[in-house]
Amino acid sequence: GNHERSKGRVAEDCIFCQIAAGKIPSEVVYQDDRVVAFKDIRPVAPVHILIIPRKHIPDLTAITPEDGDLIGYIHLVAVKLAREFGLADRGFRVVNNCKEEGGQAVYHLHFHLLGGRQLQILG
Ligand code: DGP
Repeated sequence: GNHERSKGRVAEDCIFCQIAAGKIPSEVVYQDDRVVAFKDIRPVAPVHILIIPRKHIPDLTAITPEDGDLIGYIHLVAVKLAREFGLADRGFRVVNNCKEEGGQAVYHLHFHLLGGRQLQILG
């Protein structure tokens, strides 16, 4: 399939492109012209939201300087959602898993917003 190669607008066989397009149902909590945020199907915390760019970027190593604003914007959306879900004062975590040893399962760039319980040290 084209989902590993392409860095284009959408990849036909990418599950997160299909979620962003509304072709696969998900519990969307925020969306605009650049990003979509939806609840993770296998939550590991009381709040577990995935924030993705609409643009198909396979993983964090594939970003280019022109994606800088987009990556920053995703973090602005993360903070906005953290506020809305009551995490801004308690604290939360934003995580990107990159490639195999980073634990990445879906090859469309996404950031996990996790919170609502005490999170443990990484490693
Ligand atoms: P990662 O390991 O960082 O690639 O995380 C992928 C996450 O995506 C994992 O926590 C489960 C979630 N996920 C996978 N498929 C779907 C889906 O079809 N819908 C939703 N809402 N989440 C999904």
